[in-house]
Amino acid sequence: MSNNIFFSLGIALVLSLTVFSCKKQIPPKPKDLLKESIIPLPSEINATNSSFTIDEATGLFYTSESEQLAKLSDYFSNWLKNGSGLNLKVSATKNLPISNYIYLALADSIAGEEAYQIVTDEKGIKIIAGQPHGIFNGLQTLKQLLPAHLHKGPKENDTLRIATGTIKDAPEYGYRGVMLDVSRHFFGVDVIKKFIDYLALYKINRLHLHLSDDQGWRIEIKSWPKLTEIGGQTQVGGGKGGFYTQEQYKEIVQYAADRFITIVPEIDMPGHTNAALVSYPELNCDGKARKPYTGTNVGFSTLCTDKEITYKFIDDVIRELAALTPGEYIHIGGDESNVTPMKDYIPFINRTQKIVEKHGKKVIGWDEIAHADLLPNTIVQYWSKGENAIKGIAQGSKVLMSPAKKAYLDMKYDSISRIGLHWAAFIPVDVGYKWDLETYEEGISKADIIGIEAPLWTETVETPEDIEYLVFPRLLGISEIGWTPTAKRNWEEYKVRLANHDHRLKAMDIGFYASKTVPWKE
Ligand code: TNX
Repeated sequence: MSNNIFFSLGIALVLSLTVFSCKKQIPPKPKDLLKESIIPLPSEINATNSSFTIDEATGLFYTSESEQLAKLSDYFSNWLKNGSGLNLKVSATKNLPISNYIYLALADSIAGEEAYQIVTDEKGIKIIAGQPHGIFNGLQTLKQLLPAHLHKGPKENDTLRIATGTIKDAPEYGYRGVMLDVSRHFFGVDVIKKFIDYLALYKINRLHLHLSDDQGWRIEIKSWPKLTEIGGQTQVGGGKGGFYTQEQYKEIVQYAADRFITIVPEIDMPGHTNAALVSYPELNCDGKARKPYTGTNVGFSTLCTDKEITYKFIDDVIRELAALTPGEYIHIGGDESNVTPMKDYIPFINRTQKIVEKHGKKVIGWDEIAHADLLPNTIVQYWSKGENAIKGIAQGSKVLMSPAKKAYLDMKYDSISRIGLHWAAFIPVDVGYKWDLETYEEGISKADIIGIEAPLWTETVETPEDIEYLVFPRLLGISEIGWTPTAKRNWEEYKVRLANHDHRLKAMDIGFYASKTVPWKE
């Protein structure tokens, strides 16, 4: 009897040891690069159905001649360390290491500022691009190939396996932007920085800041200090408002530039100017200061277009703003100037364009500016009227696509959305995805378009949570419309990829709207 027990125990022990050791030897399930959920969808993916594992012995290498790659290596290794606890050794090298590497290299053979390739085999990951911006884009894709929790922090017994294969990628359109209205409600530097990090992961490369409107002036102008002392102190609903000092603004510009995002500053003129008209009575035709405005009407204010002081004001503001702006564009608004007669509006826009050019920048304006005589480099931002955009094209301008019916992030998803407006449309997540830039408006073709921008007007947006609710997940669709060729986009396929970003968005603490049009996992 007891012999039997020992015998059985012995067998069990041998069996379990065998099972245990076999288990150890079973290779991990192959990974399929084609099953990964990358947004925006890359141009080309080839899978080789194996995997590479990043571990504590993996080295992060960059080609020795590039300072910028050294910076990008630190950026990525910090992100990886915060997310996984792995502290990869970063070093410069002339040659591709033998094994266990992440290798960043610049190669002239890859054309285009933003193009990149990722080549992964069992020895390591190579990210190659013609320019640092491309490497940055490749790193954003690599983040999306790693587990979502890395956006939050380390997990026990984690393995960081990357599917092998090749990704070749480049954007369809060069301008992929978001606009944030910081005038109707003000958002401080920290909120903007966090927002910039979210945008970067989805390869957005422009952040347009709507810095002035009737309800508030948000950028310090040293030659006209009352703009912020008075005009910066209000916002929609009567809250205290706020503004960026020039030092803070530079900090935002630099933070964005480090993530290959260009800030496009807007001073809206000649309408949407009540905050300036409150601060300086002389900008009004009657010389009398206006009262602060904290409601949400539009179209009631105008700078006095036939006073010289108005152009002195614009020249000073644009001069100071241009000095803070490394990007090529300054946005002059020009929308809804309902109380500026057309005979005054046209010469005003003509003259203001010249002031912007004098300070070394190119102009962007809302589509109404096409009524004026556009300078060759002026960009028309289509938000409301196709006929205006087409008028701009006829003058030789290019168009930035932001049609309110599709691209406005302040539009409610549906009638029960907790915030948002609906004057243009309800924009559910699928509707926000199912349109193309080059087919949206007859008369506007691909060659006319520089890209896409999705504006978030903030009349109903008071907190960072409100921003997240309206921007996510629709922004991911905007990003893909600008990046991925129309022929490769399909809602039925996209919605599954989007659903797989649910953990990633949550790990980043983004309070996105869980639209029922998307088959979320939970
Ligand atoms: C129209 S869009 C505006 C903004 C409002 C927005 C609200 C545009 C160029 N002008 O002033 O905030 O509607 O959706």
